[in-house]
Amino acid sequence: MSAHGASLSPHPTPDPIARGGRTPLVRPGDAVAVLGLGLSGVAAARLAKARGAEVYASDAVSGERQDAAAGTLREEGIVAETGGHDLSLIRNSDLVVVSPGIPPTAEVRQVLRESETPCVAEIELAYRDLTSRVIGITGTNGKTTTTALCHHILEVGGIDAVVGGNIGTPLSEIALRAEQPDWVVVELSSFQLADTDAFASDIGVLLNLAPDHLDRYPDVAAYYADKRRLFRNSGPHSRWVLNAEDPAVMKLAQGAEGTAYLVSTTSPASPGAYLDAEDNLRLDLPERRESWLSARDLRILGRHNVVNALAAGTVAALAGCEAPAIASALAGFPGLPHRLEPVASIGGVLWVNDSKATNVAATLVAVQAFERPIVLLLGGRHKGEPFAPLIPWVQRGVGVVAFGEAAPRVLAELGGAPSAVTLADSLESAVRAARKIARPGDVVLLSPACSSYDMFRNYEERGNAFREIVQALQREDRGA
Ligand code: UMA
Repeated sequence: MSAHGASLSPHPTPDPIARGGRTPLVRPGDAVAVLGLGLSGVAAARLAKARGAEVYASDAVSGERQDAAAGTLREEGIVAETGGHDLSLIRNSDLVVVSPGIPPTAEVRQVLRESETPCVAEIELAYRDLTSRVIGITGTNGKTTTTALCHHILEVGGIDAVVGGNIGTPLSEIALRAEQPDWVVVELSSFQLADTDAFASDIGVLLNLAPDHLDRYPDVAAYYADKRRLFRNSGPHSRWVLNAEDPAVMKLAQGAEGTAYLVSTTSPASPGAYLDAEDNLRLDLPERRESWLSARDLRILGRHNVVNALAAGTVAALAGCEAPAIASALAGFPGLPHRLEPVASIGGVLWVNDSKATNVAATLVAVQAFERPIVLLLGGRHKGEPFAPLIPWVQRGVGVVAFGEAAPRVLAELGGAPSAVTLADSLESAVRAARKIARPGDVVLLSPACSSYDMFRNYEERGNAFREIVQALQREDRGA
């Protein structure tokens, strides 16, 4: 990979090499099996049907959501069933499209591994159909914020772009639109990258790497191997925006073809973007040097969000956005719910919802974002990682309230310091315990380092519940 940026132009033209390999996967009359009837599966089934395939869509589970999805697809002329997969139909298909949530250990996957039937991710199906240029954003943490921020800057800059992928809108839904945008900004999870084939990003971003999803992967190496698929179809025109502060990122990108643009908050990065000695976010490309804004003017909290802002700004500049648009979009971006989201201030205590932090690395980033004393709400369903990296924070005085299935494990791993961990049997009692511990000037931070599935449908539901409980406390406090 070159780091010279020599071929860069401020208004790049579409690159025929990175966009090669986009032959549609589905031919009229093909038998296509779609696995999973979540958002991805429903969109993939519709796309395959629209391209003339005979589609069989199925879900292992028969629940309210899956049954409703199957019913809707049947009304659209698609064969759909729930409560199991017809393995013989699937094996005899021309193509199988898998939803990202189906783990490698699922029975249907094992059957597929033993058959010759090609099997791809939903994003691969969509990619082969799309004509838009692709900005692919991955990393363990911060990818949704960076994807949304990147899209926001492009919009402010007048560039035709939409967001999709892990952020919520399946790429197949975008491929189905009558008019496709010039750019798609795609949040890529390792689950999606796992089953890609020709998928290639014109501009790819790798933000950071840390252990995650160890309930799905046998080890960290297997998880990183899926992340590495971001670089799989790199070519001389590929452009990569990389977090220079993360050695694992730089290591994973080794050997990728194309040009690297580095981002850093600790030292000048060129070509790329960095935080200068005066705390300004700066771009340094061969043809273009500019200062965007002071880090103090960002509304999103924490050093990690400066990295995210530098990465999103660099991508936007590479896609042709001018400096004033980048600066004003960065200053105006309010952040996303459930990611270091301030929800209330009660008696001088700030309450922050970071429910999206479902791994230890994300929680570490969150505790580093505050200079004031912290009471940390930790717990949920454990995903396999040790809590040990949090020990130095507990020793420095971070109070922990542990809740959910993981509470005994949190106590066992972090409870060494006297009275460092308080146990709570629900989120509500955790909030009440935190209220007793917190002093004016403190922050109470829900940054659980675990998934929410022991008590909630997803992290959003957990974050919304936290917000409601805290805002009820605030009302009580005002009424008192
Ligand atoms: N299933 C089977 N057979 C099996 C196992 C599962 O049919 O053997 C079924 C399940 O019952 C379920 C479906 O397959 O109904 C799996 O669906 P899914 O989990 O892939 O759900 P989607 O609604 O398609 O959502 C997916 C992403 N989900 C996951 O990767 C787990 C969404 O990311 C994404 O927004 C959406 O596609 C659109 O692209 C969510 C997520 O949690 C936000 N992502 C993880 C994360 O961010 O950590 C990776």
